[in-house]
Amino acid sequence: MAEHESLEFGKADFVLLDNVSMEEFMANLKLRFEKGKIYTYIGEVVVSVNPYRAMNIYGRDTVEQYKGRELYERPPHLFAIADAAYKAMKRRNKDTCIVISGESGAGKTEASKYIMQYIAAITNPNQRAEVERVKNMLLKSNCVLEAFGNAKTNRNDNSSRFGKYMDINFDFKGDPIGGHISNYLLEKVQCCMFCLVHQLLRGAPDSLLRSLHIQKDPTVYNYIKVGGQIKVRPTFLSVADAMKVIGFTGDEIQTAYKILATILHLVITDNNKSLLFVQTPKLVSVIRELLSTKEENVEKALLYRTVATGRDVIEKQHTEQEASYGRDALAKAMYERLFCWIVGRINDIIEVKNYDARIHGKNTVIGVLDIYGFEIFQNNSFEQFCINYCNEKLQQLFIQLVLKQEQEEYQREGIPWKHIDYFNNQIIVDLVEQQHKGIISVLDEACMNVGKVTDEVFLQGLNGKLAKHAHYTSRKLSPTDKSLEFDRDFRIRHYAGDVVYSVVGFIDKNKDTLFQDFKRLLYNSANPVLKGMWPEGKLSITEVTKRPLTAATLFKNSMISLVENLASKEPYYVRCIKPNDVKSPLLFEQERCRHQVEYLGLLENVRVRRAGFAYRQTYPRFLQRYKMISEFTWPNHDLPSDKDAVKRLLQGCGFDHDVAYGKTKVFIRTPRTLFSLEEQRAEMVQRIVLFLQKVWRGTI
Ligand code: AD9
Ligand code: MG
Repeated sequence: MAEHESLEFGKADFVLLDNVSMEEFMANLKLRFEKGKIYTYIGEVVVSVNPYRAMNIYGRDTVEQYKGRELYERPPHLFAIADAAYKAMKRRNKDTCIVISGESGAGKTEASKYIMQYIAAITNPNQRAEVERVKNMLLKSNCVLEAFGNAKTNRNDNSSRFGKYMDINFDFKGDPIGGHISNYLLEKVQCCMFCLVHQLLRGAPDSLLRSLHIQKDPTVYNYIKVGGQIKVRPTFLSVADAMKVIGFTGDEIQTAYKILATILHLVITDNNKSLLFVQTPKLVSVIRELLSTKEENVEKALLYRTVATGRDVIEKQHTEQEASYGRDALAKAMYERLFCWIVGRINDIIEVKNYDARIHGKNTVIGVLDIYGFEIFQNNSFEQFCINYCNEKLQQLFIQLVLKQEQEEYQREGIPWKHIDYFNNQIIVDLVEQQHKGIISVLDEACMNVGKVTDEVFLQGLNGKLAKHAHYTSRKLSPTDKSLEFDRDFRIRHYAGDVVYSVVGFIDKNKDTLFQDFKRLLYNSANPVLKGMWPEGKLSITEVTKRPLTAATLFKNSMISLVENLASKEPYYVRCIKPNDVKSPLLFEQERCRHQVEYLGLLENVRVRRAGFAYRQTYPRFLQRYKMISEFTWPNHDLPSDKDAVKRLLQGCGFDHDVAYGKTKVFIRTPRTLFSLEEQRAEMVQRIVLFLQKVWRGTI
C-alpha cells in the first residue's frame, strides 16, 4: 500500500477506506481526481481517471522512482503495475499480462503507451544494439497501427477502432527480443479510411499525389461528405517513415499508397452514380494502373458478377444498386485487408528470431491488452454488439481470476471467509456465444438460410429461441417497453447496462459480402504485394464452395482464444474511468463515474481484496525459498510437517498475525510481510555466500 502520500490526497488504496461503501469510494475517487492524483490502487489493480490534461508524471525521473521498487513503496502509478508485471516475469519466470479496460475515451490507449514506454525505459541497460532495434520497432508499430486503425468519434478524437493485444517477448536477461500483435475487428472502417486518406492528401508531396492521380484539394472528393470529421494527425509521411523504420520495403509502402488512392477513387462519385463512374474510362484506367491489373477486368468486376449454376458459369450484370454496393464493399474490404496485412507484416518482422530456448532458457512474455471499451450509442449495431460481447468476456475473465478463484481457493483451503456477492455475467456470455441458441448461432443460421436472408428473419430467430431469456428482449416480446422504439430493435441486458441494438445490417456485416470477382481481380494483379494480400482469389468460380466463417464466428473464436491466452498468464489490471463527456480536466460527473465504478465491479473488488491475502504459496515451496532465515528450518527442520515448520518460521519472525494457514498453502495478507521476508532472505544468501567463499579459500 502506498503510504508516503499525504492524507489530504485521500486514500491511495481503496482497500484502506474506513467503510467500503459506494459513497466513500466515490468521495475518495473524486477527491483524488481534484487533487490531480489520477491513479489509485485496489491492491494490485490500478484505477485510473482520465485527467484530460498533460500530466508531468511520465518523465525519466518518474521512471527512476519506480524502477525495481515494490508496488506499495511509491504513490500509485501505471509504472508501478508495469514494474510489478515485469518483476514477476523476471523473478519467477512467469508470463504476465496487463489488461486495460474501460469505456471509449477513458484512457486505455494512452495507458498502454505509457506502459510500453516504461518497459522500454527500464530494459537493456547495456544498450545492446539488437535490443534497441527491437524496442524501437515495437514502439513504432504503435504509430503505424494507430494511423490505420484510429478515427475520430464523438466519444474520442483518437478512438481505437480495433482491439489490440501485444505480446512482448523477453530473453533470460529481461530484455525485449521481439513481439507479436493480435488485432480484433476493425470497425468504423469508413472513418479510419477517410482519416487516413485525408492524411495522405495533407502530407504527400505533389509528385506522389500526381502519380496516384489524386488532386490536392480534398473537397473534390466524396469522402469529405461521408467522413466529415477529420482530426489533424501526423502526416502520412511520418507514418510511411515509421513503416520504413520497422522494415517495410519501398514496394510495400508504395502498394499501401496505391491501395489508399484506389479507395479514394472508388468512393469518389455519389453513391447512385456508380455505373456512370464505371463508364468514365479515365477512372477505370487509373484504377487499373494503381492495381496493376487489366483494364477490362476492372470494368468487368465492377459491373458483372460471375455465378456458377450447376456446371455452367455465367456472367450476370449488376443492377445499379448492386454495383454501388459492390464498389463500396470493395473499398472497405481493401482497407480491412490492408490493415490486417500490415499487422501480419509487422509480426513477421518483430517475431523472435534466433532464440534457442535450450541454450538461453525459456523466453517470457508480457502481454498488453488495449481493447475497445463497452459502448452504448444512440444507434447500436453489429459492431457495438461485438464490442460489448468482448467486454462481457473480459469481465468474465476478471470475475474468474480475481473474484471467483480467490473465493474458491479460500474455501478449498479452509480459510475462514465471508462470501461476497457479485453479479456473475456468465449468463450473458452464454446468451451471445452458446451453440445453437446463442445470438451468434442464430445469426449464422439466418445467414445460411436458403430462402430469404434478411435482418427480420434473424430477429424472428432470436425471438423464437430467446423469448424466455432474462437478459434478452425485443419490441415484439415487450411491446409496451418504451426503450424499444422500433420493430427492428432488440435489447440485451449487459452487465454494464441495457443496450438496444437495431438488427439492421447484422446479416450483411456478418456475411463475407465481397463478390468473389473482386478477390480474383486483386489476386490477378501484377503487383506481387497486392496479390499476396488476396490468396483466396486464386480459387476459380467452381471451386468456391466452402462457406467462409462469418464475421461474428471469427470474432467469437478470436475472443475465446484471447481469453484462454490471458488466463494462462499472471494478470495485472488497469481499470480506466472517463470523468465526463466533454473532455474537461476539471469536471468529475458523479453519476457517470459511479456508473462505471459499478459496472467495472470495483467495489466488489475492494471487498474481496480487503478480505483477502496478497500472497500465497504451498508449504514446501515456501520453505524452499525462505528456510534459511530461521534456525528452526535451516538447513532442515525436524518438525512433523512442512506446515508446522512454516508456522514456526513465521512465528519466529513475528509475522504470525499477518498470515493464515490453509490446508496446503500459507496465505500472507500484506505485501509488506513478503517484502520483509525477501529482504531477510537476500541478507542470508549474502552471508552464506561469504561463508562459503571463506570455506573455499581455506580461511575457516
Ligand atoms: V477508445 O476505446 O480507443 O475510443 P481510449 O483508448 O480508452 O478510448 P484514449 O487513451 O485514446 O482513450 O484517451 C482519450 C484521450 O484522453 C486522449 O487522446 C488524451 O487526450 C486523454 N488522456 C487519456 N489518458 C491521459 C493521460 N494519462 N494524460 C493525459 C490523457 N491525457
Ligand atoms: Mg483506444
